[in-house]
Amino acid sequence: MKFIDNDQRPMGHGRMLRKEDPRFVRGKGLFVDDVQLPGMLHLAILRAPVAHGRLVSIDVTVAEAHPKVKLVVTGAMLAQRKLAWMPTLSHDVQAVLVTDKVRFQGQEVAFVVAEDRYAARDALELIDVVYEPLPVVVDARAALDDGAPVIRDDLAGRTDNRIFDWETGNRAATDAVFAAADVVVRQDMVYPRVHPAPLETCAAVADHDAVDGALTLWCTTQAPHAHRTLYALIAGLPEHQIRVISPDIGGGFGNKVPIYPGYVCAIVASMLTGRPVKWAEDRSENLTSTCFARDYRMRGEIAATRDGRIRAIRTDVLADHGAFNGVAAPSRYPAGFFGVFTGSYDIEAAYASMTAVYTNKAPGGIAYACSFRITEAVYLIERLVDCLAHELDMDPVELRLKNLLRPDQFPYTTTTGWTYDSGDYEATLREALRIADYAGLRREQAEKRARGELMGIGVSCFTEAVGAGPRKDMDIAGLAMSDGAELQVHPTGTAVLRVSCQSQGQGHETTFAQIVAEQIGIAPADIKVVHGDTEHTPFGLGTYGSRSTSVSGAAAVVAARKVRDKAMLIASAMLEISVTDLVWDAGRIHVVGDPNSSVTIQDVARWAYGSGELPEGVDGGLAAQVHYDPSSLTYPNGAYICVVDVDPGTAVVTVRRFIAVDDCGTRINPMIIEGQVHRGLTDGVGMALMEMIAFDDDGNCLGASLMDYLLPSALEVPDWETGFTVTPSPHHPIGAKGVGESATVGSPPAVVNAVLDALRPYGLRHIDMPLTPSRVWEAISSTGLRE
Ligand code: MCN
Ligand code: CUN
Repeated sequence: MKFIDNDQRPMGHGRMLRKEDPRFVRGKGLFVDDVQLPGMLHLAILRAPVAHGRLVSIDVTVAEAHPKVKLVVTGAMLAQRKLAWMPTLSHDVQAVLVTDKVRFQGQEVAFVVAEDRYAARDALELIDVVYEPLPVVVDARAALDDGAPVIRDDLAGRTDNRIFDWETGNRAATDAVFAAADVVVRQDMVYPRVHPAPLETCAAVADHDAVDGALTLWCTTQAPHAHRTLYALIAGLPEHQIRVISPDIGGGFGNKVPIYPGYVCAIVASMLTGRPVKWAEDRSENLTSTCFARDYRMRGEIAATRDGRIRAIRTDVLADHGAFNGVAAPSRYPAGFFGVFTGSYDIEAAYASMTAVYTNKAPGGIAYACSFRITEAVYLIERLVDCLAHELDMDPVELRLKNLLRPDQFPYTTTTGWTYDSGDYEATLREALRIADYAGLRREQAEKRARGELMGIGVSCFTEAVGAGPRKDMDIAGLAMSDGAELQVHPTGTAVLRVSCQSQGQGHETTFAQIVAEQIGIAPADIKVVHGDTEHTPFGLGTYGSRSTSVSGAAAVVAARKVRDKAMLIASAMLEISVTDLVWDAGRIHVVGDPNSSVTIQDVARWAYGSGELPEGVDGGLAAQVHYDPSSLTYPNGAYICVVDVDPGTAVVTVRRFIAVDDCGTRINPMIIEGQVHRGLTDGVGMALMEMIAFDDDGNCLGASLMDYLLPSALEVPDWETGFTVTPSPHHPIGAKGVGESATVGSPPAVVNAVLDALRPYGLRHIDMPLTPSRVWEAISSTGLRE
């Protein structure tokens, strides 16, 4: 067990224990379900048992007669108020409650509001609903069949289940390179449907004041400001009357980006009853009805020269978006940032085409540390590179080294139009090879193979794209993706930073205090970070796509620098000397060449609010506010090496070692970065080996509990070995890039590549995730090489 050295108490960036943890480890956090208001009622949702079925009748009279029930609401009642449907984040609509037909199992059909949670749940049983079952579409390919049942017949003119066709890259140029290539490898692969599965499920407490018309909503949201605007649009409430509070959040992982029907139901219930109403879903509701992730079927092709120079990549994707297109991606990016599928390599031509379809499954998509579909893009290219290595009988590391982008190529614009800001990919990979002792591992593997043991070494190199986005390119639901920060220094020299991002466990209260501390020399302990309350924070689009450090963090830096500039001016009055004769030195301002003639930032703060004279044109107080529009995304990268053992008798995969080297530019708090990476690596092992939301042919969700939807625990993962390189982002004010999703993005292909490497003696090139013992066993058996 290693202990964290916290004695340094950094004045800025550095290893520092999290300020929020004393609250969490003592059980003093405040989560939405902890909110108790006088007279609060409880809401429970009736969910559809069928995946596709017309609503024939619904009888709520018995439920309404329950002594503790205050209100029962159906889709028809919402329709009267024009609230039965709500917009999604991607130009679609989603039913708040079913009015016409059920489109996925677990869909919201009606809700009950009662005096307590138990009564509300009990009364659900008293609602009598008759459904007329309809043929179910579970398979994305079947969704495109002629004569497939049309799931979204609510949309005018709809005759099929196609949501969109999308393409990127140059098709003709790519086809030409393929036609002339020495070697072409094709591999079909599925990135299965998985779920973010945060510890805390989704919840809301709505409190509508009928007298003054104000609505306060405590809610599990990663984007309180964007949600406030959308509620104003959905419910027709004036935006200044809405306050969204996102208190402590027990994990988001993308699950808490969308607006769910439950939130809207809670608001409606509070308006109708005149009392506060709480809705908190249970685990099964979370797993079956909230935003899933992935669900991509990809056909990948890679073209190369015989000596292993990658020339082109081509892919065709079938994307399953479920019953409503609830994807949270910037408007102009229906496939998120999948366009970065050329990965970390210098590739001359690339082309991707994609068709997205509706199926009778839960809506949403892209959530779960997805970086807007970069998870899928990285998996595609990193698996293809290994398939190519297999075909060329080349070492996968050697093949990657031959093709990685070189430092002198940055800024590098991919053939699909993404401009990577900076990186030294070879240095990152070499650092991983060093930590792993790659040559030693290959020797060990050879010895083991000779003894019939199955050991595998898997590599993946990835490029992330985070920090959405420049406002000219990116918006969600018409809201540009920029973020605010307000920094207020108090007369006694402490400070409050208000930000529009929203921590769900990432430690913003610590790292954002460190960001400001580094700039203005006030200790992080003396800087309070306020977030997650629209009444007390500036407008901004919130936390997802690992954008907080890149966007809100930049806003905080710029605000702090404004404060510093003003402090310099005030110091010039205090020291009676021109500002050009002053130097800033970590919280102290002194006269050039005379360090003893100085004032501290605390002295300046007191002066700024006091009666001392201020320079001409400078007003009192010490504060600044900023709205930051990033000029571009930041592009973190990493190189991962996974070592597995596969039991030849049971096909059980054990991840024995995992080496992760990440480059997220300037590192603010290395301890928090490591925590983020550990978490993401665990995600990756989970997705590669055990996680999948499966459905039967009737559309029944087979992963509705954590008994069936497996999550990795400490038992399934090794002691992570992490390393880093640092190539600062040239356009971020402190050179920081995001890191929150890097490990989730980069690790699944490393694990899968390792397993396939172990299975090399069987000649296998690919198995689809999750690589459960039964899947691996079947694959081995299918080769006929097992006795
Ligand atoms: N950091 C740092 N130095 C850097 C980059 C980041 O010290 N160069 C720190 C940041 O200051 C922050 C943390 O690392 O404290 C993550 O920063 P960033 O990469 O900016 O990501 P966000 O804060 O925007 O977090 C979002 C990201 C996403 S999209 C998912 S999904 C995810 C993730 O974070 N969900 C999480 N990590 C999570 N971690 C926890 N505990 N819970 C979740 O729900
Ligand atoms: Cu896509 S999961 Mo994170 O961006 O909230």
